[in-house]
Amino acid sequence: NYIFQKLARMMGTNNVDNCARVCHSASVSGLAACYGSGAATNSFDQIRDTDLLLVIGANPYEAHPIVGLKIKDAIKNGTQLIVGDPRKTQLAEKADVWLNLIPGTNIALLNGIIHVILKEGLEDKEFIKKRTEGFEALKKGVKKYTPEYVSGITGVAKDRIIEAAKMYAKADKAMIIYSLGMTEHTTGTYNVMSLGNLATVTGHLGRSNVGINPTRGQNNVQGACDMGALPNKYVGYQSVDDEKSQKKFEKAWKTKLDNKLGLTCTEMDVEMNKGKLKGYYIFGEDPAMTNANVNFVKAGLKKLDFLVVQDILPTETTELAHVVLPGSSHAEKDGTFTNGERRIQLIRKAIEPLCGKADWETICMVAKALGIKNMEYESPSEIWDELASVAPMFAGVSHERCNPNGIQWPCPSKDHPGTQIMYEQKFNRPNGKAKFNFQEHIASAEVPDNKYPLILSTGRRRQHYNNGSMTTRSATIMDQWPEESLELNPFDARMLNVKDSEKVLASSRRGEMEVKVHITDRVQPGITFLAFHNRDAMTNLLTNDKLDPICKIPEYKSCAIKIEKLNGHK
Ligand SMILES: Nc1nc2c(c(=O)[nH]1)N[C@H]1C(S)=C(S)[C@@H](COP(=O)(O)OP(=O)(O)OC[C@H]3O[C@@H](n4cnc5c(=O)[nH]c(N)nc54)[C@H](O)[C@@H]3O)O[C@H]1N2
Ligand SMILES: Nc1nc2c(c(=O)[nH]1)N[C@H]1C(S)=C(S)[C@@H](COP(=O)(O)OP(=O)(O)OC[C@H]3O[C@@H](n4cnc5c(=O)[nH]c(N)nc54)[C@H](O)[C@@H]3O)O[C@H]1N2
Ligand SMILES: [Mo]
Repeated sequence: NYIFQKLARMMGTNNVDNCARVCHSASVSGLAACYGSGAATNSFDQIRDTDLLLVIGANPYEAHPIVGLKIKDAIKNGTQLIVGDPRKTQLAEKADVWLNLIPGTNIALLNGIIHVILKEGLEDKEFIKKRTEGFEALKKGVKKYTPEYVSGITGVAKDRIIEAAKMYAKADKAMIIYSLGMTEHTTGTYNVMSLGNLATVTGHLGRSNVGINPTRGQNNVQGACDMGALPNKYVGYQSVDDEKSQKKFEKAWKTKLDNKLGLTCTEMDVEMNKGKLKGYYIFGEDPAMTNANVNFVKAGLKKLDFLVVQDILPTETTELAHVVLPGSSHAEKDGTFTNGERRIQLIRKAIEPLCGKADWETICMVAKALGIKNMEYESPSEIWDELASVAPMFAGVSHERCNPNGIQWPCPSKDHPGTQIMYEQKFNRPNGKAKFNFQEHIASAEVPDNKYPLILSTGRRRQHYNNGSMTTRSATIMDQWPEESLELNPFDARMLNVKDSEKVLASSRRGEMEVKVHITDRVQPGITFLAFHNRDAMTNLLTNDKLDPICKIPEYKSCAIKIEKLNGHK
């Protein structure tokens, strides 16, 4: 990731991004606005001993099973559980309070919870006074978000809102775990800010067993951001439009650098379609399958003068490539993965790269062929040492020190033990204080109407992984989850006169697909759910590519669809 973004910058462009854009970019922007840094505040091991867990917009039993096991232990220990999710996940079934909100109504729900906390006088007055700013605006803002008003917007019964508010505020140690149900909305950044308001107003920060913790996506998506595979940041979150950083990297890399912010990958989809973006080097991503509104994405990819894709397996995107470079999998290379609790862990290859080269060697060969100097390395450890020398938060980290347990950044010097808990003394904002960022409720970009009366939400299955390139090639996994089907509530099924396993036509304003129906009360009336792992059910034909204006994440978690019977009964 470090040398891939370096390659882009040495070519003179900041148009480089990673899959966090479509995943937790709203966490980076939202948490940074609250606390000055965009990462998880605490460690996963602290889950077991917390008094209360608020899991909102996350399905850890399926998507983060190791975190899920710690949650299971906590529940056994007597930890109280609040789950905020439109879907009755396995975890929601275990909850003391299930906040069964309509997708896209997170801000209203969180404002409602804060309203109750303030009304009951359960806020942490001392913490607010000493360590925060902007409280008055929050107090004024949440005034109108009474439980009755919020219940009307979210569909959650007002008693549940009141109970959840009291439980969370009264717990001594309360920890928030959240994920894409918060971020993958046009209001993603505001959702995360609103969740930040809740943690801050109750002072559940800067200690053990508290905090606000996004469960990050891929094993190393935290690392991809940390390494500066972002259009606005160099390694270690140093801004490309900051003159001091620019000078520093110009000196380190012996080149001239552009200080103009680059395009996000979701903006690249638009620029390709306009014919303005002409060349694209895609490394381990499958946007023709995983970006929102893939009809649009594919049209853009087809307009490119040159598309090169480096992957370990054939995908929807490699099908459109002019050149496919062979990738090397996690088992075939050395390096580091950084997980959602900021822990940098060493990985070592089990076998030599089947294609003869590790991913980093291939990238360096491309750089050399382009005539770029200073991109020759002997080993991943040498690459690490270069980036640690230019990023203060990694200055004390080396491959050696990551063995065997990893180190949690920030780790500014060789004798620093790494950071388990963020913000114990002060926040990372210029004045050291946390900031309240009140936001009003804003509806999803597309809400149901007469033509498209159902909400579609999308997400994951335990058995499969993202684009399915790896998991759909495993006979054992395919045996367990052979095909995707659309979850539909029994009430809607009756209205539409469809039976379980019947194939229907599902369509949105952007595309259509034939898919089997799975009738289940895991989804509530009016809301449907699809995962996006199987190529024979291309969920992202339907999803909405409308973006959050701040972090540019698309609204995968809520769009409007209709369902029609096939067999001539359209
Ligand atoms: N098995 C498996 N594990 C994975 C992955 C995989 O593909 N398969 N992918 C990895 C990646 S890249 C990521 S980013 C993570 C994602 O991990 P998660 O974010 O935990 O997984 P999702 O299923 O996308 O969505 C989480 C939940 O959000 C809920 N939700 C939808 N809309 C809303 C809303 O408006 N509000 C609230 N509060 N909740 C809502 C959904 O019902 C769902 O239960 O998983 C990682 N782990
Ligand atoms: N509808 C809907 N769509 C979504 C989401 C959703 O919730 N709903 N979630 C979004 C999220 S959070 C994410 S992160 C994206 C993920 O979307 P992608 O990043 O596009 O999908 P992945 O399957 O994670 O990985 C992409 C490719 O990397 C390849 N690969 C794996 N390991 C290696 C390696 O070591 N080297 C190389 N060179 N290639 C490798 C795989 O074969 C795969 O083809 O999907 C997004 N799309
Ligand atoms: Mo993700």
